[in-house]
Amino acid sequence: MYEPRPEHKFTFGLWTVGNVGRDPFGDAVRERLDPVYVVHKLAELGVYGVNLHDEDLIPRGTPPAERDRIVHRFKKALEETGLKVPMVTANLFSDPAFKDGALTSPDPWVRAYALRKSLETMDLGAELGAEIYVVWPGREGAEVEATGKVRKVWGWMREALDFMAAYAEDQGYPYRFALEPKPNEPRGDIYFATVGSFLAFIQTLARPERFGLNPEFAHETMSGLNFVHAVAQVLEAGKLFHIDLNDQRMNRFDQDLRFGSENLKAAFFLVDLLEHSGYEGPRHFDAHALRTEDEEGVWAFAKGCMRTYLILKERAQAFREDPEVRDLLAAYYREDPEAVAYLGPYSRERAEALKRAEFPLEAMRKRGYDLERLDQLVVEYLLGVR
Ligand code: GCO
Ligand code: MN
Ligand code: MN
Ligand code: MN
Repeated sequence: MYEPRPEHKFTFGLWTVGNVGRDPFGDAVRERLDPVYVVHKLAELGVYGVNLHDEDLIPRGTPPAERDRIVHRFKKALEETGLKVPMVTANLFSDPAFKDGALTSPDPWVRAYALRKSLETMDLGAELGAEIYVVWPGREGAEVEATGKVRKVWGWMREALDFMAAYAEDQGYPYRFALEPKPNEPRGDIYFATVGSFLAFIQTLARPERFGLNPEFAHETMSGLNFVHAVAQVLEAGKLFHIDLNDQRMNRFDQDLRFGSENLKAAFFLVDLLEHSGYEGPRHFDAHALRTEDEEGVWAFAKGCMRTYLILKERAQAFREDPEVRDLLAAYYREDPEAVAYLGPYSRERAEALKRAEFPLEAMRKRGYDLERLDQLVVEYLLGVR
């Protein structure tokens, strides 16, 4: 029980389990792991796939012949293990050239360089069989407002994303683009700050059907928003193309904690939502082991993410099947046909009937919704006493 298997669709990034534990104050605490070794380790753990930035696999400045050799060796590891590469993404944040933005840099050389890097990453991903392309605009932000760049970035970003989608079409690549919002870090303020921001922006693109979201637990939590609500809205819009799972305390630096390690209740309702949503894409853990850990700690971290997800899945299922929960929910959604008749699509008759309606105001105001009992049951499922 709680054993991860490929059909659970768990994925990790090369940059997550391969994270060397650098932070703004401290040097690396772990060695870089060979991507081929990571593939074999992840396969042993029952993982479905491994995702990557271009530079996680091919260090910047690698000559073409060496690049091909690296890709060949990596593909061989994928074949040997059956691991997939569902998603790729361009690193548009590490190169010092991107210090004032990549696709929204004020310097057209930088914008063109970022665009070229994106196309090359799409080529690489196509070689590896990836069908999801993530765009994380980590450097597309500002600390200084005086430039007025805020008036231009939307146009630059639209042009770049339209270009990328047209390139995918032209090359016959199957990519669906998953846009990943974040409020800040590494920039003081990132322009595409929240799920709602990207959802609205997609509708202004030339091929909106190619674009969706890659929401991240930590990012909405940093914004003080409710991640479960954000994901529900993305699902309702048919735009959940990918998801980054991790954990985070509000009002802190980007922590990338092990899934479920901090906000257990939100993780419970997230798993409950995802597992009943029809979402069949990867469950990607965009997190990393604490800086205190050696390599053994890294694999314990990876196992922990998946095990917690599977435990929460079982707990949520049991909660939904509990007769007491069912009774409480049936009462919560009890529908009086007399009231329901007043609702629905507009008609003149309905509007007139609504104006004549007599409301049971006393009862409406006195009703108790029994949510204390319902929520206590959640807590008891989480504590494992039910
Ligand atoms: C972060 C982001 C990144 C992106 C990754 C894929 O906070 O650093 O979440 O990890 O998800 O670059 O685009
Ligand atoms: Mn993140
Ligand atoms: Mn991060
Ligand atoms: Mn992420």
